Amino acid sequence: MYESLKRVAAIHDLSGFGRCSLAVILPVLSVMGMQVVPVPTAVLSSHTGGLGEVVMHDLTDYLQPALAHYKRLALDFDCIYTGFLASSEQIDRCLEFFAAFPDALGVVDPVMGDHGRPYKTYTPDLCKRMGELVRAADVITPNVTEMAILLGEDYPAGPMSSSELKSKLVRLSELGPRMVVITGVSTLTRRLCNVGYDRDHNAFWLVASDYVPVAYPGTGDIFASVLTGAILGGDSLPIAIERASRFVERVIKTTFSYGTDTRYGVMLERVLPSLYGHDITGSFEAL
Ligand code: PXL
Repeated sequence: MYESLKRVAAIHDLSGFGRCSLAVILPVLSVMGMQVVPVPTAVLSSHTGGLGEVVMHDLTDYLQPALAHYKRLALDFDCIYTGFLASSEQIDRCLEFFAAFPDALGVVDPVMGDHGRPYKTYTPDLCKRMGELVRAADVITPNVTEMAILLGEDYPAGPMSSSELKSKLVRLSELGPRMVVITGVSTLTRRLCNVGYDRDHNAFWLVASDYVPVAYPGTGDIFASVLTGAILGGDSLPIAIERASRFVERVIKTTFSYGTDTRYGVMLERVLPSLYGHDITGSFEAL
């Protein structure tokens, strides 16, 4: 049994307080039956979303020796999954991980910003070089802000039509990845959706979620990690998007019901057990 577990190298930061990045990715993937090898890009006292002055230790110099150690151990990885990076040099380190394990599924969450703005620590050079990582990926999960940065376009001013979304999905896929999922999309008829494109099957998918009038940090990390676990577990792309969307919807609604400080993140601990199930509700549709 042990040998049959999928092994994921998770190249993300570890933020102590605020429930994002490795603090949520580790429990999510573990509950989904994946063996996670955390490869921290930085250690922070909290996320950078409004909790005052954050203490940050950049771990750029850690990444190459860590990879060298895994090579000495002759470890194999089923997936290399990257997220928040602390410097543009870390793009090269991530590319080295992809090159070292060419058969691994390459998942790039091109974490750069949200709500139309880059995160505090994201320099223009780091944003520009994120395109290089996307080129090496099989799967990417940008939010709308990251979609616009990757395509070199303005942040969309309003809802997007199906044909606009299909064009953006295809153009993102042309950068490299064969599966693209854009999160947090507003369409002409729905306030909140996640949309996907599976190039191998030339199929476009949409999963709608109930809109809740709050935003929490870390929900993109939870979405991408559930999606990654689902794909590694054998789900089709639409089923994986549905599984990730339903889980994030449940965790946001649960947290909203308690009225907690949004900066403290979502109450993952209350909802995590529901990831053990394998239910599929079929709430996806063609875009
Ligand atoms: O969830 C994305 C993320 C990851 N890591 C850090 C962050 C954020 C978003 O704010 O600040 C440190």
